[in-house]
Amino acid sequence: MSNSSQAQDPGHIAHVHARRVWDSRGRPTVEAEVTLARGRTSPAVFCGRAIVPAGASKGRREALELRDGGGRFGGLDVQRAVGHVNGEIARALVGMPAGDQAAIDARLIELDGTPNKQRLGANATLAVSMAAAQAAAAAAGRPLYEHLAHGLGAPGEALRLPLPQIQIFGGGAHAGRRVDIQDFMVLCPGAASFAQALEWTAEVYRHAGLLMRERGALAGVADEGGWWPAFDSNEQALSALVQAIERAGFAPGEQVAIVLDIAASDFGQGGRYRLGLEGRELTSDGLIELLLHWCERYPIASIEDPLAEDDLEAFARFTQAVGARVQVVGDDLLVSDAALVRAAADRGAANTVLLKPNQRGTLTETWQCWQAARAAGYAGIVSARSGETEDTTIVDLAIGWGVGQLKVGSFARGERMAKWNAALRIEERLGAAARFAGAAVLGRNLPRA
Ligand code: 2PG
Ligand code: MG
Repeated sequence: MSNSSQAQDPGHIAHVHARRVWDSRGRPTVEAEVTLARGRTSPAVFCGRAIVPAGASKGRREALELRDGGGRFGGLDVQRAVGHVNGEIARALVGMPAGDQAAIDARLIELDGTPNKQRLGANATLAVSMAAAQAAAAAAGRPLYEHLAHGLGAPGEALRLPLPQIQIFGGGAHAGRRVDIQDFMVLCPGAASFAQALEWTAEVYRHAGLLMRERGALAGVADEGGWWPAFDSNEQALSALVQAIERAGFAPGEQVAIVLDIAASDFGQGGRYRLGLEGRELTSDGLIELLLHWCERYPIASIEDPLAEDDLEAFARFTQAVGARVQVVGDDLLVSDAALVRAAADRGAANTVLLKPNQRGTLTETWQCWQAARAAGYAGIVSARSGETEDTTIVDLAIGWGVGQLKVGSFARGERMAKWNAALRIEERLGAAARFAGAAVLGRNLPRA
């Protein structure tokens, strides 16, 4: 991720500042600003700003998000993380050359000195890491996605708009556990462009809402903007989703397919899975059997975290069973960690990595995970968190790094739409040069030689 090849010197870091702002759940989070200066007398000044998101269904091995504890805001205040940016981090970074993201991130990692950012907080380090990238792009006079693509030394390679995964029903930890499965999403393998994928999804989302109103089951939206799922079983949500796709006028599977995030770590551990909505407990093999049954009955293109983060062997068994035709995604299992991706690939678990920068705490580590994933033959999805803001940095990562897929929640609420709309602007800006790879970017197990 070094940008050292760029022609113009981006200058040095002149100022680093953080403040507490608020996320989409009304909880405190960290915003950082990094200011660069170029030239000694009357220097040109460039500023980058970024806000970190927060998860609700987190993997155990994620980098630590530093919260203050105590009674204020349910213990979720971030004054300590903000203080670390304004104190130690600012002192360490001011004066550093601004163009070398890898060096800036290495300094943050070294300063924290723990394996999971538990001293300074991954929310402190990531806010600064992303703001530094934004500032360097501003100094280079380029949008961030272009700056990142340029830094990777692939000039001339056409940039690809990501295949979006968009939530229609929200469940699990994002909807009071009203259903056990966390995300019922769609993707549009039949769409010809990113813009068209959004148009199709808008219709599916609208029809899903109408369907629920008809059934007297419309109860607002969940944390990521998906309809709040008033269903009697998990499978009912699947059949309602197929119905919504059909009512919107699309062919299920070919034009619009289903994506699930089971988020199984949230209702299972030690090989036992408790489906609260259905009042039953399954073993790992029982859950695999249920999911395979759903894969046969419904047009499912992708499944995330089908088993829990502590159930690697079962994860591998599931991948072996469907990985040639269904994308199997590791989120809690892999927590955007390069070493965990390598270990999972060795066992044949998952064929796709979910990339969430705040699971690691710097852009460079997230980028390294994506490189490890590519080397293992995995596909990738850049993902938002359930607690989000107007920050759209991840859209630039998905496009600039050429990751191929993007997941930011539903087709409602400003913090989600800010990201879809940012990608639309990029598609328009790229014009004829914009590529949209569609279903070709989905992860698949290659036949073993
Ligand atoms: C996930 C994310 C986004 P959270 O599990 O993939 O849906 O949820 O940010 O709560 O971990
Ligand atoms: Mg997930």
